[in-house]
Amino acid sequence: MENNNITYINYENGALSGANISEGVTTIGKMAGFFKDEKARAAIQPDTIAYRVQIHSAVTQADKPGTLYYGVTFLNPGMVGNEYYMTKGHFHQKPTAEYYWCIQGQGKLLIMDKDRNYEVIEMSPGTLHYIPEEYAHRVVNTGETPLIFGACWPADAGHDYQSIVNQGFPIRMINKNGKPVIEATI
Ligand code: M6P
Ligand code: ZN
Repeated sequence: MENNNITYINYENGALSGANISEGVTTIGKMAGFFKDEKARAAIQPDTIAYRVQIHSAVTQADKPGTLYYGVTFLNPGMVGNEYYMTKGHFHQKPTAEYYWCIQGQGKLLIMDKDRNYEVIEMSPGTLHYIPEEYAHRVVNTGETPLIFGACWPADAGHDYQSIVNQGFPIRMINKNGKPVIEATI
Protein backbone atom coordinates (compact mmCIF):
# COMPACT_ATOMS: atom_id res chain seq x y z
CA MET A 1 0.00 0.00 0.00
CA GLU A 2 1.50 3.31 -1.08
CA ASN A 3 1.20 6.30 1.21
CA ASN A 4 0.69 9.56 -0.76
CA ASN A 5 3.40 11.50 1.07
CA ILE A 6 6.13 8.92 0.71
CA THR A 7 8.66 8.49 -2.08
CA TYR A 8 9.82 4.99 -2.94
CA ILE A 9 13.04 3.76 -4.52
CA ASN A 10 12.94 0.52 -6.45
CA TYR A 11 16.17 -1.11 -5.34
CA GLU A 12 16.27 -3.32 -8.42
CA ASN A 13 16.32 -0.56 -11.06
CA GLY A 14 16.56 2.69 -9.11
CA ALA A 15 13.18 3.98 -10.30
CA LEU A 16 11.41 6.49 -8.07
CA SER A 17 7.67 6.53 -7.43
CA GLY A 18 5.36 8.37 -5.08
CA ALA A 19 5.67 11.94 -3.84
CA ASN A 20 7.71 14.93 -5.07
CA ILE A 21 9.10 13.46 -8.28
CA SER A 22 9.59 15.23 -11.58
CA GLU A 23 10.93 13.79 -14.79
CA GLY A 24 13.03 15.20 -17.63
CA VAL A 25 13.72 13.62 -21.00
CA THR A 26 16.76 14.33 -23.18
CA THR A 27 16.28 13.32 -26.79
CA ILE A 28 18.96 12.99 -29.45
CA GLY A 29 17.29 16.00 -31.09
CA LYS A 30 18.21 18.09 -28.02
CA MET A 31 21.89 17.05 -28.15
CA ALA A 32 23.19 19.13 -31.05
CA GLY A 33 26.89 19.87 -30.56
CA PHE A 34 27.64 17.15 -28.03
CA PHE A 35 28.68 14.27 -30.31
CA LYS A 36 31.63 14.19 -32.68
CA ASP A 37 29.59 13.22 -35.74
CA GLU A 38 26.93 15.92 -35.99
CA LYS A 39 25.71 14.54 -39.34
CA ALA A 40 25.07 11.13 -37.77
CA ARG A 41 23.27 12.78 -34.84
CA ALA A 42 21.04 14.84 -37.15
CA ALA A 43 20.17 11.68 -39.13
CA ILE A 44 18.71 10.00 -36.02
CA GLN A 45 14.99 10.53 -35.39
CA PRO A 46 15.00 13.61 -33.10
CA ASP A 47 12.45 12.10 -30.69
CA THR A 48 14.77 9.18 -29.89
CA ILE A 49 15.35 9.17 -26.14
CA ALA A 50 18.99 9.27 -25.06
CA TYR A 51 18.18 9.45 -21.34
CA ARG A 52 15.51 10.19 -18.75
CA VAL A 53 16.13 11.73 -15.33
CA GLN A 54 13.80 11.41 -12.36
CA ILE A 55 14.39 14.01 -9.67
CA HIS A 56 13.14 13.94 -6.13
CA SER A 57 12.79 17.47 -4.82
CA ALA A 58 11.70 18.42 -1.34
CA VAL A 59 13.12 21.90 -1.94
CA THR A 60 10.75 24.86 -2.04
CA GLN A 61 13.33 27.36 -3.26
CA ALA A 62 15.78 25.97 -5.83
CA ASP A 63 18.73 28.26 -5.10
CA LYS A 64 18.53 27.99 -1.30
CA PRO A 65 22.03 27.11 0.00
CA GLY A 66 22.26 23.91 1.99
CA THR A 67 19.49 22.03 0.20
CA LEU A 68 19.82 18.83 -1.87
CA TYR A 69 18.39 17.07 -4.92
CA TYR A 70 18.30 13.33 -5.49
CA GLY A 71 18.16 12.00 -9.04
CA VAL A 72 18.24 8.82 -11.05
CA THR A 73 19.29 8.76 -14.71
CA PHE A 74 18.28 6.06 -17.20
CA LEU A 75 20.80 6.30 -20.04
CA ASN A 76 19.84 4.18 -23.04
CA PRO A 77 22.33 2.09 -25.00
CA GLY A 78 23.00 3.36 -28.51
CA MET A 79 25.45 4.94 -30.91
CA VAL A 80 25.82 8.23 -32.72
CA GLY A 81 28.18 7.24 -35.51
CA ASN A 82 30.78 5.23 -33.59
CA GLU A 83 30.30 7.16 -30.34
CA TYR A 84 28.29 5.74 -27.45
CA TYR A 85 25.22 7.49 -26.05
CA MET A 86 26.16 9.73 -23.13
CA THR A 87 24.81 12.47 -20.92
CA LYS A 88 25.53 16.06 -21.98
CA GLY A 89 27.83 16.52 -19.00
CA HIS A 90 28.20 19.73 -17.06
CA PHE A 91 30.21 21.80 -14.62
CA HIS A 92 28.36 23.13 -11.60
CA GLN A 93 27.92 26.90 -11.78
CA LYS A 94 28.65 27.04 -8.08
CA PRO A 95 31.65 24.83 -7.15
CA THR A 96 29.96 21.96 -5.32
CA ALA A 97 30.61 18.22 -5.23
CA GLU A 98 28.21 15.44 -6.24
CA TYR A 99 27.79 11.72 -5.64
CA TYR A 100 27.06 9.32 -8.51
CA TRP A 101 26.53 5.59 -8.04
CA CYS A 102 25.85 2.90 -10.58
CA ILE A 103 22.70 0.82 -10.17
CA GLN A 104 22.54 -1.14 -13.45
CA GLY A 105 24.51 -1.43 -16.67
CA GLN A 106 28.06 -0.76 -17.75
CA GLY A 107 29.85 2.43 -18.65
CA LYS A 108 32.32 5.17 -17.90
CA LEU A 109 32.25 8.29 -15.80
CA LEU A 110 34.36 11.05 -17.37
CA ILE A 111 35.48 13.86 -15.12
CA MET A 112 37.50 16.92 -16.11
CA ASP A 113 38.80 19.95 -14.24
CA LYS A 114 39.10 23.54 -15.54
CA ASP A 115 42.60 22.79 -16.88
CA ARG A 116 41.15 19.86 -18.83
CA ASN A 117 42.89 17.23 -16.70
CA TYR A 118 40.62 14.22 -16.92
CA GLU A 119 39.89 10.74 -15.61
CA VAL A 120 37.91 7.86 -17.07
CA ILE A 121 36.30 5.83 -14.31
CA GLU A 122 34.63 2.44 -14.68
CA MET A 123 30.94 2.27 -13.75
CA SER A 124 29.27 -1.06 -13.02
CA PRO A 125 26.50 -2.02 -10.58
CA GLY A 126 27.53 -0.97 -7.07
CA THR A 127 30.33 1.48 -7.90
CA LEU A 128 30.23 4.75 -5.95
CA HIS A 129 31.77 7.97 -7.29
CA TYR A 130 32.55 11.20 -5.47
CA ILE A 131 32.86 14.01 -8.01
CA PRO A 132 34.86 16.87 -6.50
CA GLU A 133 33.72 20.47 -6.89
CA GLU A 134 35.01 22.19 -10.05
CA TYR A 135 35.02 18.92 -12.04
CA ALA A 136 32.75 18.52 -15.05
CA HIS A 137 31.05 15.12 -15.19
CA ARG A 138 29.59 13.01 -17.99
CA VAL A 139 28.41 9.38 -18.11
CA VAL A 140 28.82 7.16 -21.18
CA ASN A 141 26.85 3.94 -21.71
CA THR A 142 29.30 1.44 -23.23
CA GLY A 143 26.98 -1.52 -22.61
CA GLU A 144 24.01 -3.01 -24.42
CA THR A 145 21.42 -2.37 -21.70
CA PRO A 146 20.33 0.89 -20.01
CA LEU A 147 22.94 2.37 -17.70
CA ILE A 148 21.10 3.46 -14.56
CA PHE A 149 22.83 5.66 -12.00
CA GLY A 150 21.83 7.60 -8.93
CA ALA A 151 22.99 11.12 -8.05
CA CYS A 152 22.83 13.52 -5.13
CA TRP A 153 23.91 17.16 -5.39
CA PRO A 154 23.32 20.60 -3.85
CA ALA A 155 20.12 22.15 -5.20
CA ASP A 156 21.85 25.50 -5.73
CA ALA A 157 24.75 24.00 -7.76
CA GLY A 158 23.37 24.99 -11.17
CA HIS A 159 24.34 23.37 -14.50
CA ASP A 160 26.89 24.90 -16.88
CA TYR A 161 26.45 23.17 -20.25
CA GLN A 162 27.87 26.00 -22.35
CA SER A 163 31.51 25.28 -21.40
CA ILE A 164 30.96 21.71 -22.59
CA VAL A 165 29.39 22.80 -25.88
CA ASN A 166 32.24 25.27 -26.43
CA GLN A 167 35.19 23.08 -25.49
CA GLY A 168 33.92 19.55 -24.99
CA PHE A 169 35.81 16.92 -23.02
CA PRO A 170 39.41 16.07 -24.04
CA ILE A 171 38.34 12.51 -24.89
CA ARG A 172 35.42 10.55 -26.32
CA MET A 173 34.36 6.91 -25.90
CA ILE A 174 34.32 5.20 -29.29
CA ASN A 175 33.31 1.70 -30.33
CA LYS A 176 36.24 0.08 -32.11
CA ASN A 177 35.80 -3.53 -33.24
CA GLY A 178 33.03 -3.97 -30.70
CA LYS A 179 35.04 -2.60 -27.76
CA PRO A 180 34.96 0.81 -26.04
CA VAL A 181 38.19 2.72 -26.58
CA ILE A 182 39.27 6.21 -25.57
CA GLU A 183 39.78 8.66 -28.41
CA ALA A 184 41.42 12.05 -27.98
CA THR A 185 39.29 14.99 -29.09
CA ILE A 186 40.97 16.98 -31.82
C1 M6P B 1 22.41 13.31 -12.84
C2 M6P B 1 22.63 14.66 -12.18
C3 M6P B 1 21.72 15.71 -12.79
C4 M6P B 1 21.91 15.72 -14.30
C5 M6P B 1 21.68 14.33 -14.89
C6 M6P B 1 21.93 14.26 -16.41
O1 M6P B 1 21.16 12.83 -12.52
O2 M6P B 1 23.97 15.06 -12.33
O3 M6P B 1 22.02 16.98 -12.25
O4 M6P B 1 21.07 16.69 -14.90
O5 M6P B 1 22.57 13.41 -14.26
O6 M6P B 1 23.18 14.77 -16.76
P1 M6P B 1 23.35 16.10 -17.64
O7 M6P B 1 22.65 17.22 -16.93
O8 M6P B 1 24.83 16.30 -17.73
O9 M6P B 1 22.72 15.85 -18.96
ZN1 ZN C 1 26.28 17.68 -11.50
